[in-house]
Amino acid sequence: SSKATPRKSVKAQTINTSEASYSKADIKQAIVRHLHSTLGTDENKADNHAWWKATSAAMQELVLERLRTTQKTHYMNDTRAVHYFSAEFLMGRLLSNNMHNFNLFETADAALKELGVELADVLEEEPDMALGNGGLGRLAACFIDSLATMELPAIGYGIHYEHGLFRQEIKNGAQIERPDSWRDYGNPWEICRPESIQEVPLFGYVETKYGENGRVQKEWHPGNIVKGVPWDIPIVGYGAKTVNVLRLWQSESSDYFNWDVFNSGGYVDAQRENIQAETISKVLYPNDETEAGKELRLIQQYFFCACSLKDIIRRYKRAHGDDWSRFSEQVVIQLNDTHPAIAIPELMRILVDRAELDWDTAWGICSKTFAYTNHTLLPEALERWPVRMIEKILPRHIEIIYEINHRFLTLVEKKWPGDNVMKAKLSIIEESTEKMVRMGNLSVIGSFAVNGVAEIHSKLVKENLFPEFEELWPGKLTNVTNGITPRRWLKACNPLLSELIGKKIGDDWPSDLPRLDKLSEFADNKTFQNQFMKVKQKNKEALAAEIKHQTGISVDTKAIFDIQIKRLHEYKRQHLNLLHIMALYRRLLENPDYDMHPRVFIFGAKAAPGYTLAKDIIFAINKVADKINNDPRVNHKIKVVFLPNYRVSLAEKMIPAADVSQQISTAGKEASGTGNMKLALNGAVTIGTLDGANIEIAEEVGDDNIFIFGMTVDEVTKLSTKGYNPYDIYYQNKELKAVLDWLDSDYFTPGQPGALSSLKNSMLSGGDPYMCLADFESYSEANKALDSAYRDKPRWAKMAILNTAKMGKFTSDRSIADYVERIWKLTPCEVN
Ligand code: GPQ
Repeated sequence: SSKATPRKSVKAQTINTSEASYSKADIKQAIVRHLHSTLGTDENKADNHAWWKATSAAMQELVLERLRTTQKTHYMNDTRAVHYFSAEFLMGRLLSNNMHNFNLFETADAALKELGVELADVLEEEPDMALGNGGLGRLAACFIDSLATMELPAIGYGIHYEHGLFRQEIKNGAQIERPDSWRDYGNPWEICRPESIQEVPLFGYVETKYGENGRVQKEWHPGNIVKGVPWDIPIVGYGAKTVNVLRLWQSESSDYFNWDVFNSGGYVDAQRENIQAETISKVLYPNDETEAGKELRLIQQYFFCACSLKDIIRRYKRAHGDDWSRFSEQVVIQLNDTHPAIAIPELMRILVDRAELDWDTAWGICSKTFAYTNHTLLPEALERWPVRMIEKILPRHIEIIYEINHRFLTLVEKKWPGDNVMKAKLSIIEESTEKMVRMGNLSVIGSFAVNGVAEIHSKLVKENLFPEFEELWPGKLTNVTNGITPRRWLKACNPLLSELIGKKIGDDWPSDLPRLDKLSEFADNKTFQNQFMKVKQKNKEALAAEIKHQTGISVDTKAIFDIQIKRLHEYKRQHLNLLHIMALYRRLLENPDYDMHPRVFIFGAKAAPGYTLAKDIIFAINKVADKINNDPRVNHKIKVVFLPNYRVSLAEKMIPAADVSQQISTAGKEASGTGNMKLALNGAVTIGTLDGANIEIAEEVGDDNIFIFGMTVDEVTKLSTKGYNPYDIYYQNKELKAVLDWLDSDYFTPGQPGALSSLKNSMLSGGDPYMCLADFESYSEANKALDSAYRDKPRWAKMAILNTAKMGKFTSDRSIADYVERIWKLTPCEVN
């Protein structure tokens, strides 16, 4: 397996040497001061919410001190920086994270105790910052944490959504969506920067002018202008030396728009649109891995890209004036999927129309500035925008896209003379009945590097998604395997395990995760096994209490805690898990002595509001859960729990308690996965397919410490080429048939026969697109192996320990080191 790039590690011991530090007395004083003069209350009146705000404000004083120092240092050194463009940043809560990164968690805990307040209760007051859907948004959050930790100059750019991902309620088993209002009572971390407001043009028309020496000059007369107001969230690195910024744009109506429109008279009326400026940043689109094709979504994308580029250029010009020659030395922009791809023609517009550079010079700069990360191969997630939509909203950009395409196709003609099939395939424009702009093709053409997010995924990007681009530009396509921040996903969320690890191998692991491998030598040690499993037991008890509190369900903490947490998607196959649970249920009904260790199946998942089958699966899980949990014949052996409103802060409670991690996507469909890494890091054993980063996890932990099942990518391909017929398996596997037929009855939905039939149909008449039936038997066998492994206590303890020990590769610090080395070419900037 590939090894992490060597680098100097940030030592935990050196954390508190900066002047920006607090003693216990300082913290107490600062908290009380904020209680009084920021919140206008006092120690006797304050509730937990007020304590949370006062504590956050006290922390923010330190944060802002380091932020100013960092920004001054970066400015003085005129550093090259990465600009991470992402429509999503799934940050979760920040108080505990910031305390840990300042090494003040214990001190603050003690200070609050003296004030008669429990830090744990205070932390629960913080609403999650849920400005993202799932893995893609959380990856962005882990990356900016690592960038700050590694003292790399970086800025995250995104959208200041008023409403993040919806809150999920479960009513009679079904998902209900409620608005998320994370800022309703104010957010203590964000800082409004009115001095950096930007204006963004939209709609209107393009005027062609002919200057001297025949130069054609284009002028965009927008039909509407909106204001972008930046809100900065400080991002504290571990050790709190560097504090970078996440800059999120909020839309507002501009004070003086429409003058151009007004002056140009009737001509524009036809092309002018009235969008309410404020609606642009109102709400996050809740569709994960599906391209919505909605006008407002394109406007959101353009809005934050245009604001961010203006911001970058303002900063660049402050240091370099009108000399564009060094732009791509100073600025690298990472596109988190194609959501920000419109930034490519926007930069071209600025360089050609505004800075009046010639096309080739402009393209030279542009194509050295952008790099693009692909996060999926699913066709429904590959963004395509109707040409006429872009034409209407961004009339100049569609011209630029055509020009980029024209010049690119000239290159294609040189490489493959006369090959029109090739041109049609590689063209940015898809010539369907409705002409479409392929944002993936635009991104590859406009970037100097393109990466997938796990070895297998990047290989498939090269071989299946963009094979011709690989031929045209060998070396442009590369891999950077995803990672997760061990600060949030072990140190902060699992204090008991962190303490145990610290006692064994010291405290340097959070910034040097491969050190965890030192735990391997204790994997067979009885005492350590007992200590490790005792921590797991405690964490299971805490989750059991949470389950009881949230759902009323009692679970046996001696049972296997088997967890599947991720967005609800057919390709992730929560329904395969459910089929297996139903099969176990049947086995127990048919044979009360059926030999299995008690197991609690725990789910957390949100379905996109418009994804009917995903919602049907949630409903089915809940209905099966009701039945099993209340069936005294089996409920000492199986329980099924669906925890509502899965989100970052709930993940932090679930992950430390997991014995088993379910990573069961159809091979070839999950680009990487990152929950798989978080669970393994906390000592959960994976049952999974050879998909995404599971493959690399298996390489690290070894075949004895993971339960791999199911078809490989090649086998999946072979089967679909040959023609997959789920009925073959249905008629051949009696148990599976019985389980599927059960879904047609009213056994789980009394009085409502057929209420779960859509699920069965999707896997039979629907063709079972994700091949649940094909993998069922292998999955069932892997589950049996897992069950017997768990009953061998020392064996299981060893497996769990080795899972934690072998996760060093998956720190997001390693991912960032790979990006730096392969793509960004940044150097750290020490902030003193
Ligand atoms: N991913 Cl395209 C998302 O969470 N949302 C998306 O829209 C797309 C991808 C995920 C992907 O499914 C996971 O396998 C990855 O681990 C994750 O992105 C981060 O790369």
